[in-house]
This record gives sequence, C-alpha cells and structure tokens, in this order.
Amino acid sequence: MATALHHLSDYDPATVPDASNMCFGIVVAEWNPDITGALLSGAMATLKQHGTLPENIHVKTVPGSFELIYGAHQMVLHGGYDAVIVLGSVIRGETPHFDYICQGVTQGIAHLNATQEIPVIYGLLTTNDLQQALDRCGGKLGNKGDECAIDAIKMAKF
Ligand code: DLZ
Repeated sequence: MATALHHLSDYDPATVPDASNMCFGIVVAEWNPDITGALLSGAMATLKQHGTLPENIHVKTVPGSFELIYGAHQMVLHGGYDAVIVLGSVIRGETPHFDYICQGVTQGIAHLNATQEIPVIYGLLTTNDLQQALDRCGGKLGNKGDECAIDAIKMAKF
C-alpha cells in the first residue's frame, strides 16, 4: 500500500537490473482514463530510464479493468515479453460492483502468475474515491506505474 511510510515512486536504483535487453507488454484499462494514462506515463518513463528501448514497450488497451485478465493472458501467450504489466483504476461506487471487479482481477492476475511462464505485474489501483487514485498516479504518494515498472524489471531478471 502507498502510505506515509511508502512512496510509490521511491526505490533504490542500485537494486534495479539493467533493462536494456528487456521487452515489456503493458495492458491499460480505458475506465478512469486520466488515472490510467498517468499510470502508463509513469511506467513507460521508468522502464526507459532503466534502459528499455521504446520499441520494446508494447501497449494495448482494454475497455475496463476486468478485461485486464484477458489482455494480460494474450500478451503472455503471444507477445514474447520478459514481463507484462496491467494498469487499471477501480473507484468504489454505490454498489458491490467494485468488490466483484477488484476480486476478479486480483484472482485472475494471481492465477496467471501461478500458471504461466512470465510474470504479470499488478498495477490496479483500488480506491475509495477519486482523490485516493490521484494521490497514487503521480500525486503525493507517487505513481503506481513507476512501482510496477521497477517490479517488472526485477521479476523479468528473476
Ligand atoms: C462496470 C465498471 C465499473 C462500475 N467501474 C469500473 C471502474 O471503476 N474501473 C474500471 O476499470 N472498470 C469499471 N467497470 C468496467 C469493468 O471493468 C468491465 O469493463 C465491464 O464490467 C465489462 O466486462
């Protein structure tokens, strides 16, 4: 979680492997586009900062966060990537829909990690309101996209 103790964009560069020979797939949900667009910008900038060539970062969009599972699975099967990142933002509404989507995506991505050959990095913001999401996509708590990029590089090396 991003808390006062953990800023999403803080990390020790010395612990991050060189990513110049790595290739990444990113799946981005279209719901809450201002949020997911900021997550994507952060992830791409951080991957490039660690050496990944722009042509080795492939981005696909899906309608909503629930479709991140299918999108990631297709990228895992057919992309030839070192790791895949999913980026989405689910904001709590008045119905239990939030819980079903969050649980579904979380379990779906966990299943891919347990059964497939490459890591899938979980970049789903699950927040109670818009401000909490803004705080985590480049606001006061950093950018979850940065964190996902670092995790993707580390897991690709793993
Ligand atoms: C339906 C829905 C709702 C209510 N809220 C969100 C959201 O906050 N974030 C998001 O990424 N997607 C949302 N969706 C869409 C679902 O993820 C999905 O696209 C549809 O249920 C169709 O499968």
